[in-house]
Amino acid sequence: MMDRDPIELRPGARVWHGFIDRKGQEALVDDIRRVVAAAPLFRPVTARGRPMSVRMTSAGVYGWVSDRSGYRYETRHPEGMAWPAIPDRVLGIWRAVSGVERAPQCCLVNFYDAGAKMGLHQDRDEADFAMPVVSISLGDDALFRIGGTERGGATKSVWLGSGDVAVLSGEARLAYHGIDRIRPGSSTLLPRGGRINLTLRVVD
Ligand code: MD6
Ligand code: FE
Repeated sequence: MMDRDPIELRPGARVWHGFIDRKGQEALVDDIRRVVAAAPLFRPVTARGRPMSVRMTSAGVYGWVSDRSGYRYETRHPEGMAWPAIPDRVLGIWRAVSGVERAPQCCLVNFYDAGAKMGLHQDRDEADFAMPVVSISLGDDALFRIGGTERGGATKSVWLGSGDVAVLSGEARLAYHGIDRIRPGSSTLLPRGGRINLTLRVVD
């Protein structure tokens, strides 16, 4: 499954390029189609009322939502259903790279179309920052930018391709990071193009 050692972008921030082979990526897309069939993608609105450019849904005990009341974890989709279970194949990737015994409680599914991006942010809505965040990239390449734990510091960028896995842990767990842009048409994995990112977290 894994064909190389990870690249360390900064202490605690690791990327395994090519972690998941094409067959594995296709199987993950099928898993995500089932998640989206049970819990449809929605476009979150920021607390200030601005629609985000990514569409989202979640699997797991908790899903991440954002609306005019702010962002938070919820046990139900905005339409009222419980979130579907995190697919076993996704849990297997967590076990392979997370280095922790606990299972993830949230698998956030982000869908990026050609113009979508994600501003620099910290993942800090979870109770225990000793638990890493694991991210899986599928489909078009994305320019991932990571800085330090303060806003405005130096950043590094790396392209995340389909099948790449990234982990933020230790001193990078609260590092600012985001997606500047995707490279439309760079992958044939998704028939209509775009990018799926899965981020896995222990929440409580
Ligand atoms: C993305 N990723 O790749 C956005 N968060 O689309 C994240 O926000 C992220 O890649 C925490 C850890 C790794 C990540
Ligand atoms: Fe994040």
